[in-house]
Amino acid sequence: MLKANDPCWCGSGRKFKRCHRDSAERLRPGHVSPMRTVPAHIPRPDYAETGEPVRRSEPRVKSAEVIERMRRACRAAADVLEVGAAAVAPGVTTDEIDAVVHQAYIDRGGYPSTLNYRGYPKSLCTSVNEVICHGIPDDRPLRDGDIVNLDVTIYLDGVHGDTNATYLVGRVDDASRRLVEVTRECLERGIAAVGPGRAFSDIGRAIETHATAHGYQVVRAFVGHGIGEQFHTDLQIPHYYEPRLTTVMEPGMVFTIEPMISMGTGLHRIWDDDWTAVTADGSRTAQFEHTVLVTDDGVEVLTLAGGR
Ligand code: EYL
Ligand code: CO
Ligand code: CO
Repeated sequence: MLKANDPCWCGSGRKFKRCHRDSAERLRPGHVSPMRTVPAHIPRPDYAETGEPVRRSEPRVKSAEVIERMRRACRAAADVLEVGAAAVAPGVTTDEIDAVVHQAYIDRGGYPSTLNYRGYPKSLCTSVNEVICHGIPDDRPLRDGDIVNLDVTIYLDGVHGDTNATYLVGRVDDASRRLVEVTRECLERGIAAVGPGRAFSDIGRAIETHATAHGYQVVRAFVGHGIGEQFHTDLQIPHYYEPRLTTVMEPGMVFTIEPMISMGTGLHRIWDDDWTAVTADGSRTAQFEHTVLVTDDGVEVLTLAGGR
């Protein structure tokens, strides 16, 4: 854990507590290229034209047939994420990664779920350093020492699969590497808390306990979500302990766990683009996400890559 008086991870030589008040170090909005198009033969979610999802009632417990389609969509999402990960390198812009990933969805017959979702302009989210989530791919080249999260969601066979991971760009300082490692462990602990009959609050409790033990904070504003024929259903899964959340997990439920963990504050700000969420103090954050299914005896992680 990085303490207030330790030297900052950014190499400036300033103390951590001062450095993150220095706006010169912070990421700034770049240029966003025009929306990419999806071939007409690819089936689209309802919001693809209008930008506004239609709220439908959707059972929390999925049928066997829907679960089978979700297995395919989620495996495809994991495969697409691997394609994006292979493109991460110093000097590569996040828009170049968007182009590669956009084609990877299409190659699998899928639609990029974020594209025009509530007007979002790109096919994945790329969240660099202090960007918590929903970073928009732009013309900024990744720099040696950055950390970047790629968040991929595919709409395939009428259902969505949602997964993300944080990657190291070149040589990354020890404090940031540790943040990324502990955040991955937070997701693993959250998944280990999933099972029939357990309370949804067990997930956030497991995550928050691990994060705070390492001196980190859980970002409060963004939560895991139910998923299926809709990208987001009404089910919300906080990544911190919420004792009032007494809802119990049942076999057949499908949802995401996607903890965002900050080296500094767990509070956020939104840029004027209305999407990009950054930590209020400029400290780095990491995130990992899986879509999971509650089974009769535990949990199945759906967003695992197919191999090869
Ligand atoms: C929509 C709603 C403020 C989410 C994801 C929620 C965003 C900002 C209000 C991706 C894109 C979640 O689940 C997601 N990633 O794993 N937009 C999202 N919103 C939203
Ligand atoms: Co996601
Ligand atoms: Co999600």
